[in-house]
Amino acid sequence: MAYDNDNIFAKIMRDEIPSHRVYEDDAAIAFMDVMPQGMGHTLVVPKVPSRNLLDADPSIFDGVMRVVQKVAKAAKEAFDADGVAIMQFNEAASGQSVFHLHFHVIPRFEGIPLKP
Ligand code: DGP
Repeated sequence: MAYDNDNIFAKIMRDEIPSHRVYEDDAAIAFMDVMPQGMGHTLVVPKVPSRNLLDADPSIFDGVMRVVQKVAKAAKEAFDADGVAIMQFNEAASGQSVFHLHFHVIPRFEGIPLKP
């Protein structure tokens, strides 16, 4: 399916919608999720427009996963978490609601489930 230039994350990257950014480099930006499933829930969004992982050019993966790792380490330390979950959805049937590729970085704590 086609990429929509007016999706929410494209607007955030163009600064048309405010966000709480925690990291940015040439490959991706990272900002806090407005509907967090847990404390410190952060989104990593590659700058190259792709609808999702199925649609993405593999040449972006190295740079983007470096940012995912960087943000995961920082979030684990900042929130003193026991672990970190990385989640990623492709198409509505899998749970994707914003159609610009993104990775959820969610600090996890022993005995505390994610919010539904
Ligand atoms: P997904 O279901 O994987 O497409 O997740 C989309 C996530 O994006 C969801 O956790 C909520 C978050 N989100 C939706 N709109 C906004 C927004 O305007 N700002 C921010 N920071 N996050 C948003």
